[in-house]
Amino acid sequence: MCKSKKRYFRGFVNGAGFTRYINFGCRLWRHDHTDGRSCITGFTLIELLVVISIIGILATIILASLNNARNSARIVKARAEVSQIRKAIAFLENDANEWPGHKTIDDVQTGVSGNEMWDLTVPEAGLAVTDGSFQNWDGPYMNTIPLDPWGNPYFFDTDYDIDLTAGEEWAAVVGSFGPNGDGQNVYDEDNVWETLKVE
Ligand SMILES: [Ca+2]
Ligand SMILES: [Ca+2]
Ligand SMILES: [Ca+2]
Repeated sequence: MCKSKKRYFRGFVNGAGFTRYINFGCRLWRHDHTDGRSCITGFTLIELLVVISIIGILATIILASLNNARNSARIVKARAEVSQIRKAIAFLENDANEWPGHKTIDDVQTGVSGNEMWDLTVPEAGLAVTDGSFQNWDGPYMNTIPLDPWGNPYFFDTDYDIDLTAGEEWAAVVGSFGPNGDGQNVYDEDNVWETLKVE
């Protein structure tokens, strides 16, 4: 235990100057031979536990909000990149009259398998590179196709169920599997996508 620091407080009351000591938060006093009494400072165990709990709660809140902010920023980035890829597909469509994977333009499938591209960096996608089979290909329509902000490839699906309820509404979309990384024909809520054509 140590002596508390005494702090001087100077002020004026009705024009008369005064000086006095203020001891902040002193709970225990002891007498000593220098100035009569001094403050014994320190915290009780309960006080320390309360302070530690409050710090813990604050840290949890701050970490959670940082995490939310980071995820929101990633979703914004994914939307921007999906939009960019969609525009690239429109340029490919304009030149080659085909969609990535040599899919027929505007041909929305209805729940059959095998019409998806899970990786748009491949030559058959015709966006950054071509497999040589796209007529009038005049790309690259994007220099590189990035991974989404969660490290997964963007996809192109011509039978994507855009109805998030139990019902079905098929569309051709370009998208990201979203934060949970699931999405190969899962059509879950956290996916980020843009529609090229609805059935
Ligand atoms: Ca599909
Ligand atoms: Ca559905
Ligand atoms: Ca997902």
